[in-house]
Amino acid sequence: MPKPNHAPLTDYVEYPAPEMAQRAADFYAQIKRRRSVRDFSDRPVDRGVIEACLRAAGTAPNGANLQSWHFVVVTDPAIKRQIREAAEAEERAFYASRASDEWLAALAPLGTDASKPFLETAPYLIAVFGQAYGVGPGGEKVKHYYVQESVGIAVGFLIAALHHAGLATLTHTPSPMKFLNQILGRPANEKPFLLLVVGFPADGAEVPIIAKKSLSEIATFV
Ligand code: IYR
Repeated sequence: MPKPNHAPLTDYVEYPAPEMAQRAADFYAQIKRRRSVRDFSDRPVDRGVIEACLRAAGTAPNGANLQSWHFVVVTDPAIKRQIREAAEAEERAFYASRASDEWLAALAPLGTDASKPFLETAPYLIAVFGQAYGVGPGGEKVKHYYVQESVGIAVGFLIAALHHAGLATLTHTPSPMKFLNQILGRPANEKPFLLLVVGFPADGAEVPIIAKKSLSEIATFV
């Protein structure tokens, strides 16, 4: 007996075992090429690609299917400049005093500093907000569940979709990010989660030489 409001799972595809293994290996080979890029080209990117990737993000599993996220796509140079100025002000405070010595030591291999020119150079900034609660038709608060987890998964989908399309990304988290509400006019129930920088890498872009942990370090089979 089907449950109410249920329909058969028709979109699921099972692959023959060898094809499954190949697909898993292929996906790893593709996704491991993704790098956080901090040196962006100003080359434009087709808006349709960004829209398709956002649609992919919107399919993420999430708490009670309340889809407690909002993505603000910034292309306006004047808004990008405001975001850069506000972010760099926070970053200057972070690097000068807010960050502990331990934190600065952990960041040293990445070569980051308070200067964030990519916030103006890259064609797209996607400000991701988590909705701490929803707002009903009468203005009443609607409880949301697992907002951080849900938004994190959606951002993972988004980053993978953008990479799959051939775009470079940077997850940027100036802290605190409250200025994004003010600059982008977002309501009080929305908390900034992350600023995703999207575009093509600059010619000659470089990335830090870093290593990923091995499977046995990150996973345990029991
Ligand atoms: N938000 C700062 C510092 C920073 C923090 C972490 I954790 C990183 O992985 C990278 C940078 C910045 O963007 O420079």
